[in-house]
Amino acid sequence: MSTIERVEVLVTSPGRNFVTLRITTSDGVTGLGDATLNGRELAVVAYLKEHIGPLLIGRDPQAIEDTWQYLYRGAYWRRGPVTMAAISAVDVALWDILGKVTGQPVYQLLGGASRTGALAYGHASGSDLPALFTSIQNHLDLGFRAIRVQSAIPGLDQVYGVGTDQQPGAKYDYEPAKRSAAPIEEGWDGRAYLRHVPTVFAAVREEFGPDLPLLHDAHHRLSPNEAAILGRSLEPYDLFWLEDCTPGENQEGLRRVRSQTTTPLAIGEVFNSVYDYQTLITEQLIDYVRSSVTHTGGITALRKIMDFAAIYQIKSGFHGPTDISPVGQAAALHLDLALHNFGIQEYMKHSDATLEVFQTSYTFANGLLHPGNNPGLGVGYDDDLADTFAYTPAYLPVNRLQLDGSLHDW
Ligand code: KDG
Ligand code: MG
Repeated sequence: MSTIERVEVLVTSPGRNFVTLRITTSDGVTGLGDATLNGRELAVVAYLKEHIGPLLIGRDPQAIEDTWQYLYRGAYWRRGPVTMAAISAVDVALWDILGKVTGQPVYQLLGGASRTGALAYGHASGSDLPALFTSIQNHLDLGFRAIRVQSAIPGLDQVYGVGTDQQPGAKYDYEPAKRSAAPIEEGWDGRAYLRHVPTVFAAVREEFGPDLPLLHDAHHRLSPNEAAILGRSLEPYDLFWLEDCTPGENQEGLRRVRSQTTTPLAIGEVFNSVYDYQTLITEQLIDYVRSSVTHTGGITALRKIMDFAAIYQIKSGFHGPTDISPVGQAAALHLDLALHNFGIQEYMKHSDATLEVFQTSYTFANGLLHPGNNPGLGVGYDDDLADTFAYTPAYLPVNRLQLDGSLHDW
């Protein structure tokens, strides 16, 4: 029987930091898993190196479910982003190995394709309406058929989720984690935001018409009541979804939002377990599951969350910004293709340097992503090139300084 012979934790920084797990079997087959936890990367590195790697040696690489349960239950300390990012990386690497051993792309092992491609949404943003329109038009020109819209807020210097203004034809490039020794503290004003956002969507609908699916991310900054106000005020603009309108760890808070608005709700990019969704799914308080394969326990666990969600007609909308590495993105795409209750997939193209380190087989055409048909995940890793990009700490900012000088408590 083939066994797990080698476990390596690879850190690289081609424009941003990534942590990758590589598992090699006694037959010389390798599998990759994404272990990147934005801003807390080295905690997962230590967890994998010190606590998981040694446990994997000698195990059956095809016993994916059993290994998942062994690592989850065996830790005693269940859940949490560091533990679950580490388990996710192992799980995805083992699916990659299984695909290579059987000569199948992972989506075939998950039951085969339910669609020809995964509808993707891109990120558009602007410091004012003309800049936002340029960014939206650039995405349409690239073939996107659904677009997330974020805008600067008058009176606030910097707003999380809003990139530098794009020139016509230029790539959208936004990285919220800043290279620094500590997180930057940014300003926030809920009332200014609630006043401004509906005017932005009114203008975008006026310019681009009623058909284009539009999304918006509130980035967990509102109280349940503020979120209810926003959901209602956006109803005339027919959003595809409103994301992270309020911090999802207060699952009961979503009852207030849901009872007040019909705007579809998406939540879960910071979740790491099915238990984070228990109330949200059983009470049908959301429409889309936003988790990533990378942070929720891998393909094995996210598949189960989606089967649970399917009972309640809740669909997927997996997290896919650039801090999900090409390995994590490929894993999501295999699941997207196979899931019946797929909704949409976030897609922000990685930098050229990242795509030279990670060679991918996935494609984007006519607004749809496809994982490709290579055995396994279809992602390679160039060690020599990766080693030329040294890790530098980078942190996500914290939105907590209010315009009136007090601290935002959300
Ligand atoms: O690491 C944090 C980012 O992934 C997150 O801020 C991006 O909100 C985000 C999104 O929806 O992609
Ligand atoms: Mg988000």
